[in-house]
Amino acid sequence: MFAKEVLPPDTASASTFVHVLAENLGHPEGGCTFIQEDGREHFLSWSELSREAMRRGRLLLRSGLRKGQRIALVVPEQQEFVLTFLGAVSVGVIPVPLYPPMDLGRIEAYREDAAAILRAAGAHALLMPRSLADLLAPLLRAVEGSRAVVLEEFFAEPLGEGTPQPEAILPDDVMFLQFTSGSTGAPKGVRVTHAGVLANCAAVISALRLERGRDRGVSWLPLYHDMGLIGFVLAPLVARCPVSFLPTLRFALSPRVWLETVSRERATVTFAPNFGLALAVKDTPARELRRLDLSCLRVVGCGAEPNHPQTLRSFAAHFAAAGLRPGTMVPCYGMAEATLAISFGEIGVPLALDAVQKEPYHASGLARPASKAELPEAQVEFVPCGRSIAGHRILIVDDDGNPLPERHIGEVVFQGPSVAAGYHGDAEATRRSFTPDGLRTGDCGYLAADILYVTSRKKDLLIVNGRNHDPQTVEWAAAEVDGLRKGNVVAFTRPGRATEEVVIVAELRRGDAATVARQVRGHIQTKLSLSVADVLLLPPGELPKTSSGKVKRSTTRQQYLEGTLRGGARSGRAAHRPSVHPR
Ligand code: 1ZZ
Repeated sequence: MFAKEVLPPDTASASTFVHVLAENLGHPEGGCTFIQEDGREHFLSWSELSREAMRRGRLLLRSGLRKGQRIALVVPEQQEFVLTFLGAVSVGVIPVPLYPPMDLGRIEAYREDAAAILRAAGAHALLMPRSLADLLAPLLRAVEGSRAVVLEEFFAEPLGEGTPQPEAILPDDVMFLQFTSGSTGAPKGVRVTHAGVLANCAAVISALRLERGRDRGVSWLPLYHDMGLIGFVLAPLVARCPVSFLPTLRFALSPRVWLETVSRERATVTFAPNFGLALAVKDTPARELRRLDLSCLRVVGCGAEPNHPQTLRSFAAHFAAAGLRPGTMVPCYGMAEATLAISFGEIGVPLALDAVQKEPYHASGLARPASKAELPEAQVEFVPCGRSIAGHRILIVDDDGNPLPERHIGEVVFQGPSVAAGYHGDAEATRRSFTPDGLRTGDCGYLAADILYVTSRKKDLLIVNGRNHDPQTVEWAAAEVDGLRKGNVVAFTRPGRATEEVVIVAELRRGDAATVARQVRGHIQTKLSLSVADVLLLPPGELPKTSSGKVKRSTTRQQYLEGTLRGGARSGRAAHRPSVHPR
């Protein structure tokens, strides 16, 4: 089998993650370092980590939970998260990672979102630290049959006699549910299997050429998201490559701590979405660069949201002064439905952006290479997302699912053993995305010399600072402002330097346009903690709609970027570079 060829020999025989944990039990010589909020470090060897995870798994069984039942985890502290997540996995109980509440001002909205996920998952329990128990307990009232479990009390118990034996776990069993926002407002739980995780971990290890004894990771990525969880917890456990975990909050408060940690720990591999790269540049003034030595890095992976050419260039140029070597920036592309990674750029090769002619790109979906003579305004540049991971295949298809030739833009389809087993409890959505011909990603792009370029999204999804938001939630929140009406509001994103920026276009029914636009920005900030870059209010009847009266998001966006919407008042900045990286 493909996975066995590239996995380290002792984990290569694993057919489920339970085998990986069992194998790690015998390895006290390396492990993971969990950096605390106050900077102190706590080291857990591979064997300590696996032993404690298995103990926790048995305690879950003793409490009456059984293989196949789901437990939601709201656990901000990384070490606790990892041990509890792996504990559930070790006995076949299915963990469902949830993002923790970040803003007390919108705890009600958080409870609603979390309750929707718990209901969709059919969660039997919600596990959380004592510090969140009072805050989260009320959301369980909205979820029938789910109980609260406080980590500190539950896992403090000794195992004792009479703990039931775990049932056998098979490669096609679901290992965990990864929730993503759908475009309809309904959360969707991706069924990630043991076999899918092992196939994807093997592919990540092979693409990044991870070597035991040489490589070391540093990550601040949240563990409730696939890139942090699979990329920096599960793949390193398979490869037994040490990782230092930096709390996400520490990065958020002071982004420069990320590369300081890389430099101190002599890390070789680290990853961030585009916005993380931009924040690191902004937060590390030139005079601080002398304190860093980034010559240890082999891979700075960047993915999970569109990579902006200028952000990658400025990161590479800025940190070159701290020893960052050329060819370390490795763009990558993936999604939860593919378990994690779909493609990676090549390590050690400086990035070659693809400049294509703007006119055929817009008019007929063709990515024709631009000639040197072409003016910059007549070109569009795309960042390569690299080649398909080994043992898998990427196709580009038209609207009817027919494969398209090179440099034709269509939907990205992904085939191979990493594709997940559908959405939990949603047969209709599963049928649409997980087709016999492969995974329909909902992303658009083209292939050139087997390299994938992701150009835009077919699915309506807003990705801001690495987090996915469904447009409907934002539109409904906007429509709560007096003067706008539900059904006449459109939310989408436009390219920005650091991350995509949210734009709202709506019809104004009554009131002063400038005031209403300001209120919309304020309301969305308060309600969803999301900053809106531009609100454009149109006279009634001007918003592009289908014949049945539904708003046309992509047409509205296209016209907005081209500047052809018959605009009224706005609050915010107009699009600054509408011609570059159109999405
Ligand atoms: P999610 C050792 N998108 O974001 C570490 N990448 O999943 C290995 N759009 O389901 C780590 N350009 O939340 C390997 N480059 O969102 C990491 O996000 C490999 O629209 C990358 O459909 C994993 C990313 C996982 C992730 C998926 C959606 C996609 C797409 C967008 C992700 C992108 C990108 C443009 C990229």
